[in-house]
Amino acid sequence: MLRKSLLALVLVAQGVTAQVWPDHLVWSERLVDDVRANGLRGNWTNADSGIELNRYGGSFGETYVRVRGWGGETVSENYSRCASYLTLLFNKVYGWSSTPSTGSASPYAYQYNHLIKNAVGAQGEPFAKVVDFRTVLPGDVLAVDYVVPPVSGEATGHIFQVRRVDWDNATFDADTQQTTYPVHVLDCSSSRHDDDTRVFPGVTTQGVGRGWIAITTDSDGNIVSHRWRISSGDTYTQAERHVAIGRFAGQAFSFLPLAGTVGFDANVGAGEAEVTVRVTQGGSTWTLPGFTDAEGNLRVWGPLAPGLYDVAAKGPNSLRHSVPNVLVGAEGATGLAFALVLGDVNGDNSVNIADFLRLRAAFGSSAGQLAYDFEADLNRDGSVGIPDFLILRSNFGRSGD
Ligand SMILES: [Ca+2]
Ligand SMILES: [Ca+2]
Repeated sequence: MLRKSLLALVLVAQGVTAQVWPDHLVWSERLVDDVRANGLRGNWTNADSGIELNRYGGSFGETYVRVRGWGGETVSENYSRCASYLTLLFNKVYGWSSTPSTGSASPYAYQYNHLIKNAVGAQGEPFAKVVDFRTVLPGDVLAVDYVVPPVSGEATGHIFQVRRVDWDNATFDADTQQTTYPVHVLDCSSSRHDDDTRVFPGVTTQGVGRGWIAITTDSDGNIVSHRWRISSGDTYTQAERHVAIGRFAGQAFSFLPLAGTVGFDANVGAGEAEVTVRVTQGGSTWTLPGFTDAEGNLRVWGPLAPGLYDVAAKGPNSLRHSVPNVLVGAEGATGLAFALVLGDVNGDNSVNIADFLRLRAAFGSSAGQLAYDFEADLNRDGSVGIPDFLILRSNFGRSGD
C-alpha cells in the first residue's frame, strides 16, 4: 500500500521566541479552547444544568467564569460581559478580594479605561499604563471608553485581552505616517471580530472567544484609532472611543509554554485543529488541551518546572505522536514538531475495523444531521465521505505512540 511520507508533513518550527504568557491569559485560552471544542461537537449546554456553556450578559452578582481544572471545576463555562469577565478572571487568578474602583461589583469597561489612563506607576496600582503600542505584550488589556454619555442599555466600553500582534502584516500609510496592526484578541463579546471563534457552521454564538481587530498608531506608537474588525466596520478615533493599554502589575508567571507546529496527513478544515498534549516525567502526567492556529502553530501551557519531559500530541481522531526528552527551560520549550496521522475515529490510538465501522455509520452525512459524526469527519470539511474513507484506508493498521 502506498503511504504518504510523514517526513514531508513535519512542518519546520517557526523560530518563535519563547514568551511567557500571564496566568489570566492562560486560563482564558483554556476556557475558549474548551467551549470551542465543545461547540464543534455540537455540545452547547452543560449536561447537568442544561444551561448554555458560553453566554454573554448578566449582572455582576449572577455571572460566573469556570475553567476545567481550575479550583476543581470539571466543565468550562462562562456567563459574563466584557468587563465582568475580566473582573471574575482576575478575582480567581490573582485573588482579588474586591475590585479596584467599585468594591464588590465589577467596574465597567470605561472605569477600567480610566483606571489605566490615570495610572501614574504608584505602588498598589493594579495596572501599569503602556503608552507605546509597539511594546504591547500578550495578556495586556485594551480598555475602551465609548466616551459619549451612554444611552440606557447601551455599552459604555469594551475590554480586550491581547493575544498577539501580527507585526509582519502591519500596514504603513505614508501620507498620515500611521501604521495599522492586526491584533488577535480574546474577549467576552456579543458581536464578532474577523476570523472569530464564536462562529460555527450555521451558528454564531456569544460569550468568550478570539478574533482579529485593528489598531492604528502614529509614528511614536501612540494609538490614534481602532476598528472592531480588520476588514470592515467603523474606525473610531481616540476622541470618539479611547483605548488605554494596561499591564497587570501583579501578574504571576506560574505556567510554562510548550510551542511548536502540528502537521496532519490531510487538510484539516476551519484552519484550526484541536490537539491534546500529554506531558510525562517519571510517573507524573499532565494533559494540556490546545488548538492549532491556521498555520498549524500550537502553544499550550503546563504547571511545569524546568526539566526533561516526554511530550506527545494527539488530535481527537489522530494517532499520538510522542517527542521524547524535550528540554523545558525557564521560558518553556519551542520548536516541537508533531506529525499526526488521521484515522483514529474512536480515539483508542490505533486505526482499525472499529474506526471503519464508525465512519461507515456516518458515511454520507453532513454537519447538523443526526448521523454526522465529528470524529469520523477526518478532514474536517463538514461531511463524512470518500475523502475521509481514503484517509482511513491509507493509515489502516497503524497505531500511535
Ligand atoms: Ca481507533
Ligand atoms: Ca470529511
